Amino acid sequence: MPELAVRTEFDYSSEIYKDAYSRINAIVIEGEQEAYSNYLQMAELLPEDKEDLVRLAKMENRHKKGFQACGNNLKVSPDMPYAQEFFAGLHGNFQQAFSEGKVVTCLLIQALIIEAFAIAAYNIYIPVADDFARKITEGVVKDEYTHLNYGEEWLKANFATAKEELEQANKENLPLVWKMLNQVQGDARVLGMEKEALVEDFMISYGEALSNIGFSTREIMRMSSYGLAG
Ligand code: Y39
Ligand code: FE
Ligand code: FE
Ligand code: FE
Repeated sequence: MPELAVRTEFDYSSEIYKDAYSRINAIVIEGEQEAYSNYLQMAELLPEDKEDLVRLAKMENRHKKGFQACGNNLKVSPDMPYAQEFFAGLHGNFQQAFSEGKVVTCLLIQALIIEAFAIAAYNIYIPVADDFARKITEGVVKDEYTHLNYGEEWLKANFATAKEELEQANKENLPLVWKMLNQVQGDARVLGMEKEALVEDFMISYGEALSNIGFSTREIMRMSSYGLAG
């Protein structure tokens, strides 16, 4: 576990804080926007779960509005082109999988990887956030556990047929997450979020999800460190 947070004071109105926030806030807004559209697309692939998936999509849209309010509150304008570029790899892979009807890959990318990334980022952000953003983020992170749980339950119920595709999709997508974490670590640190804490929290959520789905400890170790070194 990370050491108990020594609550550092942040000057939320300093230029250095606002500059870093313009990128991290954009990443979160773009992520929520893409999550919204990813759940709507998954609803097309899984008509039997359509109602549930549309409900999850709507939650993502609310998250997006919440985080836009956080940026406004700090008088920061989010750098959306930067954020679109940040998500381009995962976005492209999701769209490719969707076009091929590969629902297992879509679920792995959005409902496991991106949700575990969101849970890590929001958990680590909450103790260092301004009061306004903290309240918003506390509400959001509860929803993200619901989303992760949806992916877990579906993949657990279909584990036998999904296993191979999950391993392949993990191989293709987890390295992108480590790259994204490296790319964002400087800005994250300005906000008081350490990369080591983000990696740790991600590993916990993702590893627990893989375990609940049916992977063995050995498989989880192999899968969750894939691409971590390079
Ligand atoms: O399911 C969701 O709501 C996920 C879209 C949101 C992704 C958030 C991604 C956060 C990464 C931020 C990295 C900051 C350190
Ligand atoms: Fe969300
Ligand atoms: Fe989400
Ligand atoms: Fe989510």
